[in-house]
Amino acid sequence: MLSTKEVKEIREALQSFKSPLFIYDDDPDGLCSFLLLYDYVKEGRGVILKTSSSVDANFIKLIHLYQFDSVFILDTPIVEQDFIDQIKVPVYWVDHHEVLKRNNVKYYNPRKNDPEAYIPTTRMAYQVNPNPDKLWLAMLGCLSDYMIPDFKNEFLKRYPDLMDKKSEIGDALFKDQIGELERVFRFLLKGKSSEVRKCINILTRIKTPYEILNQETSKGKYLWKRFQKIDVEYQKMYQFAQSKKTRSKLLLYEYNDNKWSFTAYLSNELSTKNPKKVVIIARKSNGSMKVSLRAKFNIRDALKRTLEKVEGKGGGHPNACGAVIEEHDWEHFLNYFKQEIDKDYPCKKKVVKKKVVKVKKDHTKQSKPKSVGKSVKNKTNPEKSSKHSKKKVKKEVKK
Ligand SMILES: [Mn+2]
Repeated sequence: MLSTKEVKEIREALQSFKSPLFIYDDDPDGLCSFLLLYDYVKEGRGVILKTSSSVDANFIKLIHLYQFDSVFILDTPIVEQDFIDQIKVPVYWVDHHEVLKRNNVKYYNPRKNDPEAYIPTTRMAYQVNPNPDKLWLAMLGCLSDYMIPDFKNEFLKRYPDLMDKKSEIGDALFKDQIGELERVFRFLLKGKSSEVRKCINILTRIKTPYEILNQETSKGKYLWKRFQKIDVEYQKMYQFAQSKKTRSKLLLYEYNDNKWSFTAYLSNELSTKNPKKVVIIARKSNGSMKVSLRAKFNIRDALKRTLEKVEGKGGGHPNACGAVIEEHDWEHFLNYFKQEIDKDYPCKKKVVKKKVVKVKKDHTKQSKPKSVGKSVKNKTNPEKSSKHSKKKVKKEVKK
C-alpha cells in the first residue's frame, strides 16, 4: 500500500497539473487505475500501453500529438530511463511489478519496502481516490490481478448481488457478477484501437456497474454490445478447448490464430473450471511451441524434470508456468510431462470402485464394465469416465 505521505504527494500532483497524461497497462488493473485517477481530477487523457509493456523513447513519438504537462504511468513493469530523460515534464510512476532503479521519476512501488508485497495498482489508485461510488471499479481491478482486496466486506455490503461472500478468487472471477464485469472490461480492451478508445471514453462516464450489466443506459448498452461481439469469439475458443478434454490429466489446447490474444484468460478459466487438470495452451511459432501451463496444484517440479529430457526451456510459479519447446520435441514433451505429472499425483483407485457399484443389474453374469478396465489401465485419471466429461462439456456449452 502507499504511505499517507505518498497518497498526499500523488493527490497534490494530480491537483497541480492541468493536463496530465495517463499511460496505463493494457489490462483491467491498468484500466481501473486510470479510471480511478481520472475520476479524481476529471482532466487529462489516457493512453494504453499495448503489448510491448515498456515505456521507452519510441513511446514519446506516439504521444507527441497530445498536450500534457505531466505523465502518470500506471501498472507498467518497465519504464526506460531514456523516456524519463527525454519527456521533459514531471513523471509519476505507480506500479507493483519488480522494482527498477530510475532517476528523476517519482516512483511508487510497494515492493521497494517489501519485495514480497502484492498490491495491484488499482488498490493504490483507490487509496488516492477513495470515492465510494467507485468501489466497484476498485474491486474489479484488484480481482483482475488475482487479489481479493481488504475492502471486500464494504463491497459486499454495497453490492451483495455482485459477489458471493464465500467466493474465493476463482469463483469471484468466473462465477460471480463482478467477474462477468471483469470479463467485460478485459474484452473491451481488445481489438481495434479506435474502438477501444471509444469504449474507454464511455467508461469514464459510467456511474454504476448496473449500467453495463443490466444495460440500463445507452452507454451501458453500447459497451455490452461490443463486449458480446468479442465474447462470441472467446466462447468459440473456450468451448473448443473444453471439447479437448479427455480422461487424461492434461487438457491440451493448440491453436494458431492469435488475433484476440485470449490465452492467459482462457487458461485461467479452463483451470478454474477443471481444477483436477493441467491446462496446457500451446501456440506454434517459428519452429517452436509457445506454451502456457496452469493447474490448481504444483506443476513446476514436473515441468522442470521434463525439460531435462527435451529441447526447450521454461519455468514460472508453482501453479502457472510458461515454456518454449522445439517443435520436433513437442510430442516427447507431452509424453514425458504426463509421466512426470503422474509421478507427482498418482491415480486414486477410489473412483474405480464407485463405477462398479453403478452397474447393479445382473452382476452375476457381467464381468467388469469396459470403462473400469480402461481407467485402471490408464492409471491417470482421478476424474470420471470420458462419457461423464462429455456431459460436463455439454453443460458448460449451455451456460
Ligand atoms: Mn497490475
